[in-house]
Formats: sequence, structure tokens, C-alpha cells
Amino acid sequence: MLISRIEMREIRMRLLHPFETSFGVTQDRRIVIVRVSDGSVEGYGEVTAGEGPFYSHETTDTAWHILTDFIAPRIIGKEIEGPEDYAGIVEAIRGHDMAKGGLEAALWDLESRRRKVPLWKLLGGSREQIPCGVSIGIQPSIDHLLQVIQNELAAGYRRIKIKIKPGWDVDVVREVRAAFPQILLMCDANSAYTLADADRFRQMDAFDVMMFEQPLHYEDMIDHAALQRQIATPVCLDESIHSAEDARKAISIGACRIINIKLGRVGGHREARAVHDVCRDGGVPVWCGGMLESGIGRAHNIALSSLENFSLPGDVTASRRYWAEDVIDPPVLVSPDGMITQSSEPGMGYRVKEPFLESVTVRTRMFDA
Ligand code: OSB
Ligand code: MG
Repeated sequence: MLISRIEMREIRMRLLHPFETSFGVTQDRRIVIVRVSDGSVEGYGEVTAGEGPFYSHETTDTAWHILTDFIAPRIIGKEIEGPEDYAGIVEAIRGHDMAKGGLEAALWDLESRRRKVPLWKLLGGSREQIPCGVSIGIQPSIDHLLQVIQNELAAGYRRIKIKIKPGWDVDVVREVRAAFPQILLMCDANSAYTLADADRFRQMDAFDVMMFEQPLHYEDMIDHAALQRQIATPVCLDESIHSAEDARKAISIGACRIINIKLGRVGGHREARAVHDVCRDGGVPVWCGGMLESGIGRAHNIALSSLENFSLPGDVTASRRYWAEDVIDPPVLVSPDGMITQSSEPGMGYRVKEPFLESVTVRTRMFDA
């Protein structure tokens, strides 16, 4: 296919509720959306970078810079076999996986629309229904958190993830477990601890938590392996894993027993599938992480979650948990029993509402062959 047009836009959307993690609060999202065209068919992708360099070094603005100044000029006018060729073309650009992943996702949507098949089938997925969990930000009080959990369970969600940080951990998890003895519960620290805190995690071993997500430094694997040896609860890596090679190394040294795969963090569908395959072969289950995406990123996450080793509920949830109005139609819907059903439409499975997208756009940049 000939890449005849690349259209980038930044959209601004306000989350219905502020989202707090160990590194800060987000409410106003600035999201880069990429559209590619072969002259007749189009595809959409989303850059998952945040507004500030806190989850990752990448931001909305660094992604815009890398895409406009380095990635788009290398891709525009190229004749490629398919999305698998993309990684080789952008290989010389080090890092910036979220910027790379936004355009890569658009190429997969385009390719699956060209072939008139659903993206999840093109990726080789088999799960028509995906189980959904929720990620709940840090709350003003434990009572507030218990109420939020109650509401999410009532909405059908199958797994509750709470964010923890020093000062909001052992006591919180103890109370949540006491209030909800049966639920699937996990904790995400977003790198807020060091190995010197191993005792806190040993204490939390008592609460039957499914996993501790990224407890230690965002680039670490060695200390995570040491922590995993000292605790019974599985460690799950998020921030530390950027590639299938990272996953192979983490598994081989025992740094984790579960991996969270995020499309942007690993640079797109091709690498996400490679991480998935390494984990499957190593007996490590995976789940799909979320980055407070608009419907476009959400649609890609749903397609990715169809791969067989996505055996744990992910952080992929309904449009209405985040947005008063989403950019796609239909919005992402979750059934009363906490499942999302794959679309049978070609491509990412959802139609982009172009007039609405236009109404939330604050800047655009066009590349023509
Ligand atoms: O660590 O999983 C994370 C949101 C922003 C940055 C990092 C993370 C998250 C979430 C939110 O947990 C998941 C979602 O999109 O609902
Ligand atoms: Mg995480």
C-alpha cells in the first residue's frame, strides 16, 4: 500500500472524573490522534502519551515533535507491504515508542479495512469476549474508595485495581479486603517504592491480592526479582517492559509472574504481539493496560486483548467511565457481567465521529505524498 496521506491532530477532552496515581492527578487530556490514508481507505491510531513526563518520559508534545519531525517524513509516500514493515522504517529513531505506536496502530486499522476483516482477526486473536477490570485512582478517603468499588462491582466489572503509594497502602488494602472478601483485587504502585519497602509488601501478602503492579523503579528488573523472591503475591511489570526482549529478560530472572501489555509503551501491535508470544511461551499470563484513552485507543486495546494469552481481566472499560461523549460510534459498551464483545466490522470495529473529533481538535498537521 502507498501511504499517501498522514493527518495528525491534537484533541482536548476532559475526563468525567480526575484520575490520581502515585505520580499525580489527570483530568484534562491532550491526545494525539493519527489518521493514515492509502488514497482510498483510512485508518486511525492514538498516541498514549500523557500530558507530563511522569508515567513515561514521553508527553503529548514530545510525541507531536517526534511524529511531525522524524516519523511522518520517513513514512509519507512509502510503498509498504503492510504494517509489519513499519518497525524497520522507524528503527533508527531510538525510544519514543508511544509516538511510534500511534502511527503503527493507524496502519493496522488501515490494513484491516483494506482487507475487509476485523482488526482482532487480522492480529490472530480468538477471544470474542474480553473480561474487564477497572483501575481506580487514589481517593480522598477509604470510605470514598469503598463506595467507588461498590459502584464498579454493581456495573459488572470483574476485577478491581487500586492505586497505592507510601501512606496509602497496607491499611487501605486491609479495609478493602475486609469489606469485599471475595473480589479479584490487585494493586498498582507506579514505581512508588524501593526494595527497602519489601516489608510493606510482605504485610500485604496476607490480603490475597492477585498481583502488585510495578512496585519498584520504572526501569528496574533486578530489584523486582529480589522482591519477588521475598513475597508470595505475584509481581506484575508495567513500566519496565518496552519490548519482547525486555519480557524475555524479566521472565528469565524471575522479575515478575505477570505482565501488563500496553500498546503505546511497546511501540504498537507488532511488538505487543511479540511480548504476548514470549509470555505465552514462558507460562506468564498477560492483560491489557489502559492509558485513559479516547475511543480510538480503546478500540485498539480491545482488538489486542483478543489474543489467547490475555487470560486476565484488563483495564479496558466502557467509554462512559471516562467521557461524557466519546469520539467513536458506538461507544465502548460493557455487558452487565463485565464483558466487551468484539466487533464484526472491518478495521478497529468502531466508526470515528469525524464532526465531533473536529470539534475537540486544537491543532492539525498534514503530510501528503
Ligand atoms: O499504570 O496502569 C497504569 C493511567 C495512566 C497511566 C498509567 C496507568 C493508568 C491506569 C489507568 O491505571 C487505566 C485506565 O485507562 O483506566
Ligand atoms: Mg500500571
